[in-house]
Amino acid sequence: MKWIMQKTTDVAQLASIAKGVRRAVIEMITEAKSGHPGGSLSATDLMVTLYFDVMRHDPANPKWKDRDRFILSKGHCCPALYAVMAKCGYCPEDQLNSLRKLGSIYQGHPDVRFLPALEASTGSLGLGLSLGIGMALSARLDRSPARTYVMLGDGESQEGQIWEAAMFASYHKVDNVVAIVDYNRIQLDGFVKDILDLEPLMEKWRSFGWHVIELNGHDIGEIQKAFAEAAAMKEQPTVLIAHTIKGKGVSFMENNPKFHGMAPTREEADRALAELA
Ligand SMILES: Cc1ncc(C[n+]2csc(CCOP(=O)(O)OP(=O)(O)O)c2C)c(N)n1
Ligand SMILES: [Mg+2]
Repeated sequence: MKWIMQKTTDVAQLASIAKGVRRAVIEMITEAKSGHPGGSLSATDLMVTLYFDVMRHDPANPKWKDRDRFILSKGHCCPALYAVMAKCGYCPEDQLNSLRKLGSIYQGHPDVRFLPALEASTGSLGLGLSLGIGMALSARLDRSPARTYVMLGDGESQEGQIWEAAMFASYHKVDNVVAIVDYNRIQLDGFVKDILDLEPLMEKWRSFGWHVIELNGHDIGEIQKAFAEAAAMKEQPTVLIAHTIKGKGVSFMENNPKFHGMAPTREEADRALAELA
């Protein structure tokens, strides 16, 4: 029988689910010998809170018309999304370690052809916000209560299309879309501030007409509050600027650009799992 998730607002329970997701991320990437641990770990608490508390969705009915949508625009961080979706009951948890294998449903970037419960195929950075706004507009036309959540990277936010989408959403008063910037301050091979700084980031989003909420992206209570505030906003889209730590939860990965796109060795993975025990 398929296990169907229990949603919860309990912070300790959500934190415990997040720890399980982090463990799965380490196992999957170690087994695959490739993948992106840093940004998967920075986004985990946000994704767990969305799927297990905030979003209206039903793993037994993945195509429910009025479901809330989630798009992982920074698609390379899919190990965390796969683990969250598996823990919800969308897809098998015991196959997570087939990540990046030929024919696996868990491709190196999210692919709806392999995993139809995904909302979108992503990985080419810069596109997800446009997709999400399209979905939100479509829900509005259908008079559906569905809301759309889009997770962006900070490095990804250097893409011009993000800002075209941002301009469009506020002009059209798309208040059923929420963007989340995983502001871990590191992109592919270095610190954002040394490559193409985003600051002042809050002011930029504000000047594009968005309601801006700054928060600690690892504080589940703060995450819950921010999404509740976003849901109450009318006629204006909301962006969460979530301050996070790339590699969060594993001491030697934290704030370390090396673990953007590198798998841990088996020994490193064992150390990581001991820290996440
Ligand atoms: C259009 C496009 N250009 C380049 C890449 C290669 N790439 C993959 S991840 C990445 C860095 C992304 O940094 P960030 O958005 O900060 O992600 P995070 O720190 O959350 O992992 C790049 C450049 C890509 N996937 N798509
Ligand atoms: Mg980043």
